[in-house]
Amino acid sequence: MIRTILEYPHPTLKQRSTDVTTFDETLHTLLDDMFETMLAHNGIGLAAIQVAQPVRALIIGIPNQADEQLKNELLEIINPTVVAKEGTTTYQEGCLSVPGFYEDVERSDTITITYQDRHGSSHTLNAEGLLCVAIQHEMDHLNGKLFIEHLSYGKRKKFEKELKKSLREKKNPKTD
Ligand code: QAP
Ligand code: CO
Repeated sequence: MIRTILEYPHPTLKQRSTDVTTFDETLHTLLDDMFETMLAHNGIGLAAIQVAQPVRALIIGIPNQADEQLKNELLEIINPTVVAKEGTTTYQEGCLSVPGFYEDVERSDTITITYQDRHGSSHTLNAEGLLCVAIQHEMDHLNGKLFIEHLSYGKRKKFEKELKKSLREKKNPKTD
């Protein structure tokens, strides 16, 4: 089932998510629905809190060389912890909860995380490039943080201005 994605400034997006403790059918349905929802909105990453579930679960589906996002290539990351990070990199980010806005954000260049899969088994992952950026972006969601909170004062002002404009256009689709 496709679920509703919460959009900024929905207050739930600011909530800190809690650890997953039961790796049951409810979790599996949530992860399956998150995948369907992410694809329906042309996303490459989604955290559970974005579909109003405040649990530490996220998915990342970077398109493969054939430009497909296959379920069996999807990364399902539960209860992640960063155990190492190095360097800095800048990437133009977007977010399904902040539709239509993209801006450069500085992140770590490489990270190592430990996490659990949907069955509760533990894994270690070294990430670089787009995957590394995506993991950091989605892990921020687990702590109630959006990418726009990383912006400089000037770029944040630009965001607020564009947000007001898009809200105006929604209210008044004809004349603006
Ligand atoms: C997070 O973001 C991310 O504004 C995932 O209109 C960000 O999937 C991972 C999207 C940067 C890696 C690098 C955004 C779709 C999708 C929009 C997304 C939109 C439609 C964002
Ligand atoms: Co996001």
